[in-house]
Amino acid sequence: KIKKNIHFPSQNGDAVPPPSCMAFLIPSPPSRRWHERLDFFHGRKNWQPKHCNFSQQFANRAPPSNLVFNSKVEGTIFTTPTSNFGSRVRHVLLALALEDKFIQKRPPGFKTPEFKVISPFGKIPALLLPDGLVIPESDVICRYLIERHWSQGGSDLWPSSAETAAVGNFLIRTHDIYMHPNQKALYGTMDEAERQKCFDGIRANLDIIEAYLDPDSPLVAGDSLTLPDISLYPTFVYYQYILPRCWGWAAEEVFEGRPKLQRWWRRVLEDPIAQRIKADIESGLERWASPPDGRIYKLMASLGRA
Ligand SMILES: N[C@@H](CCC(=O)N[C@@H](CS)C(=O)NCC(=O)O)C(=O)O
Repeated sequence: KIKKNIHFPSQNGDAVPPPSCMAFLIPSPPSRRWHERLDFFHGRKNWQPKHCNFSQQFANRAPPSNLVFNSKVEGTIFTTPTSNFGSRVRHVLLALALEDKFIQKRPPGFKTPEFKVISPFGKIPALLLPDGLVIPESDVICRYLIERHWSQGGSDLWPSSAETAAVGNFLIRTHDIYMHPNQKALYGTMDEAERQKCFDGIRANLDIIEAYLDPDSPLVAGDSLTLPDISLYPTFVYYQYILPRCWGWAAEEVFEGRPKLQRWWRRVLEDPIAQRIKADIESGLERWASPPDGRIYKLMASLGRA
């Protein structure tokens, strides 16, 4: 049966027709808009609406009620306060005084079918815009927010010279592509040899970051935090909290022999937004470290180190 009169809300809250009535009949390919992706998932064998909290709303083709936008809201960000990737997006929102314009929601489970309707890789953060466009990936979301609000403070978050921007981009890529895969050693289950290999990987990447920091300036570019600083430091909050507590690193080992990195870290922590983000991440990590169910606590207990 084709239902003809189901409508999506537009940015200003008015109803707009669904994109195509054919979408009800033929599974569409993956789309960048969540409601079109919905059609695709409905056509899949492994789509199991009964396991999906949103299923009733999806079946009715109405967006979940908590995702209906009004003119005051610019989008919904799926994230958690503990996520290091989500934290860079929160930092940008706070720096641009946009926090009230974005709904921040926890994902309904990672990599679940219902969340994959929203986020292509089932990862957070993901930004859902009122017209249904999904912007995944923290770096992409931050750049979108900066560009969208360029003349309302966005330009202050961007390095001012082409060279400092290139260095900053390289640092973000070093973190996201090469360093992040080693992060699992902080709280994941693996054998000791693999864990030490990840730690060696982290050390090697710390040296590369040290090499690329400016000898004449504590921050990556200029006197205030820009996107590269904002992007890197939540992971250092993880390192500083977890490595000494759980894995026997000295309190300042991350910075040992890396004076530029140490100066960078101290300077970043003078920033009030950075302080707030650090407190949020650490309260999440504290839960992870708490008995009986915290993920770090359970791991340490299984290794006889709790
Ligand atoms: N490249 C992604 C990485 C995001 C990422 O790894 N997010 C973590 C949380 S911090 C996640 O969603 N993990 C769940 C999973 O991979 O299942 C980005 O920059 O957004």
